[in-house]
Amino acid sequence: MNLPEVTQVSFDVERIRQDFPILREKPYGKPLVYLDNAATTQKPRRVVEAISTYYETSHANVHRGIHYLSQRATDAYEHARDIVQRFIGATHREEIIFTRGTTESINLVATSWGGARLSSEDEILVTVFEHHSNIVPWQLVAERTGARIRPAALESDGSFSLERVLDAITERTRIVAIAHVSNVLGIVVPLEPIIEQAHRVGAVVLVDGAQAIAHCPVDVQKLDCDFYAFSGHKVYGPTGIGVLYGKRDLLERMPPYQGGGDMIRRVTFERTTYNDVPYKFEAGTPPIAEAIGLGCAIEYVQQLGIPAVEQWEQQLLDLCIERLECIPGVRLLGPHRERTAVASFVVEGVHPHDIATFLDREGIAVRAGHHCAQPLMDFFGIAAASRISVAMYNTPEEIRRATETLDECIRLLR
Ligand code: C6P
Repeated sequence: MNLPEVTQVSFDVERIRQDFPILREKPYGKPLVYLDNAATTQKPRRVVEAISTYYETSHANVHRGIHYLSQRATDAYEHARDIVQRFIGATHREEIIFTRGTTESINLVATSWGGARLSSEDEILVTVFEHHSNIVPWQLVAERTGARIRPAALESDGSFSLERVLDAITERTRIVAIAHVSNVLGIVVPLEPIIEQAHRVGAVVLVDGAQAIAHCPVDVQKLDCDFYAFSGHKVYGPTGIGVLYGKRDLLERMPPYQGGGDMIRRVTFERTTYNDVPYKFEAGTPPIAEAIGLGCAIEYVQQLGIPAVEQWEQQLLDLCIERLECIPGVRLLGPHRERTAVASFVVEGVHPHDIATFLDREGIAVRAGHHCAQPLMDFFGIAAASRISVAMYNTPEEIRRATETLDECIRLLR
């Protein structure tokens, strides 16, 4: 079988790869090919160093002490907020709330905004391709408030239908909670018309940016979304840190999500008053080192430039899809073109876990399973799929190795 060949494209990927020590690992004695980047990305050395330097030179609790180290830690933590603000184009630094990740960011909005605003008359609009993190928090608040969750469908071939989403936005819609990029299909959702339509009926929009943040430019002012959530670990930063962007006036009107230190102004047994945003939503000691690591990761990405990264990854993905299309038995999920960073597929007669295990023995990391998107698996009538997901440090040669090994695996197992 003739698989399309690797073509040379210009991006100094070899230099970038030098920044990621883990890429030199050799699982089972084979060179690592890490193609599970949608699950989590690897970390450049400077992020790891920023975290250890912080612990070695500046660690103390933030916002609490007047001593030297506390001031230093606070400055570094707040500087990370400024970096995030600039990265996503937020108007005010107070609009950036540090959370544990996308999941916590969405839970915060569902609990705080949803708990206060939703009633049995209201609808929460999602899509069938949402990650469980953008479904279950809404189910929890729907149970408490009586609101109804309405999932917008895809076209029968798995391609995105703007019309179906726009049609599903009605006078009853209070919130549209939608992924910017699907973690299974790689669909890039055209957010602007959806946000415009939602605002027309008085609804707000939460964008789950978990799979977009490392791959396409994000400008929350231009989008005019009300909330934008993402995780640090998917954009070359540490685990345990995420971001919730929210428009300031909305955040100011929302009740706190969790109670504890730092989120209060004055506590008495009779009545407690709360701190200003963003601190109202950052109860307890925050993930200080992680925020610093995230700031460093974002600066790293900014130096390379998201448009250059996007272009490189697009070439890798196009090559990957072209080669998958040539392997007998492979069925790609969703559209073959106009997608970003991920390619999910099924192979008739071969279980995705067997594929992932076969590839793993060759040092190639891909993900197999339901990808935390069981309603989407139901839509396709499957239980699981295999997924290749790329990042800026991947190479055409790695795509070649992965697809050739897949071809061999299918020929052996089918
Ligand atoms: N998707 C994947 O392999 P957390 O776990 O909070 O960092 O991110 C959750 C999340 C939310 N939305 C989308 C679209 C996502 O893709 C994810 C994480 C990983 O696809 C792990 S299941």
